[in-house]
Amino acid sequence: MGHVAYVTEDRIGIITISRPSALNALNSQVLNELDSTLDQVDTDAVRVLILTGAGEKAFVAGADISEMAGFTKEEGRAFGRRGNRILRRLETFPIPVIAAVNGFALGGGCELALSCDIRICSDNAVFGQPEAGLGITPGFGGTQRLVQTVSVGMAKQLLYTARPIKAEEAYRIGLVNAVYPGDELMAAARRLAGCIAQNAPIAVRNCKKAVNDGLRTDMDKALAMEETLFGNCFETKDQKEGMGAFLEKRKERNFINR
Ligand code: CO8
Repeated sequence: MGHVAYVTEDRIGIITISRPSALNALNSQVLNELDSTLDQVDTDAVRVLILTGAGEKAFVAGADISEMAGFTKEEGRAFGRRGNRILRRLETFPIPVIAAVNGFALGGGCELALSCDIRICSDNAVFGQPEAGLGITPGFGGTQRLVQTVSVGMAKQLLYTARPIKAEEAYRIGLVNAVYPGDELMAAARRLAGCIAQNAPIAVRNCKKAVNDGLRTDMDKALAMEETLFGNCFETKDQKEGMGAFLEKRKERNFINR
């Protein structure tokens, strides 16, 4: 492993993409390492992931332009396929993923953040889909996830103009949930992760699944799916613990993911 670091802190896993020579741009090696890092995550023990970039300048400055420059159509499709598979894996990962965007999140970097459940950023963050200016479309899900995150008109504006936006505008349009001074971002991400980690993991995972799967189906099917996921929480030890704690007026809850 050269460009992706993974550490755990109690029930929180932190993945850091580190390729300083190219502002953490995603080449094939980084994508492969991200994929194998996800294999390492023990989803019994870890309840939330934080994804960030190393350094103070970039989250991820895009897919690697030097690697892509000479692609044939077939190589372009294959690279898109690989990126999409890994970002989709992140999007559907059983536990929530928080993107702590600490600088440039352009092209594939913005798409990587979009595949996470929640985005927060530093005040020097810059978002954008510069692909149209490079003669390509976004290839890691940007045309699909951006329209699910901000308005269709705003997504199209970002895609067609290829112009970057700063943190405050990203916040205004709902691309990120909060903006922090750079040196406070990771502490904020840990607080948010800690808040999620203290809840019943089965319930949090079922919320993620219900939201994600519901987005892609009609309301009747989505509600039927929610009923199943809701029902599946009952008879679990954590449902007994959560409701028991409320009824006993007990503040502490000991959720065990069972
Ligand atoms: N790919 C490769 N190298 C990069 C990238 C990148 N995306 N971004 C930065 N670098 C490299 C630079 O080439 C430079 O290397 P060197 O020092 O060897 O010249 C180093 O990182 C530092 O960058 P700069 O000197 O340019 O730093 P600045 O502070 O001047 O500028 C910017 C920072 C504005 C972020 C600038 O680097 C930039 O514009 N980078 C490119 C951003 C971009 O266009 N990203 C989108 C790429 S396309 C994409 O992501 C498509 C995704 C879908 C792919 C689907 C596949 C089919």
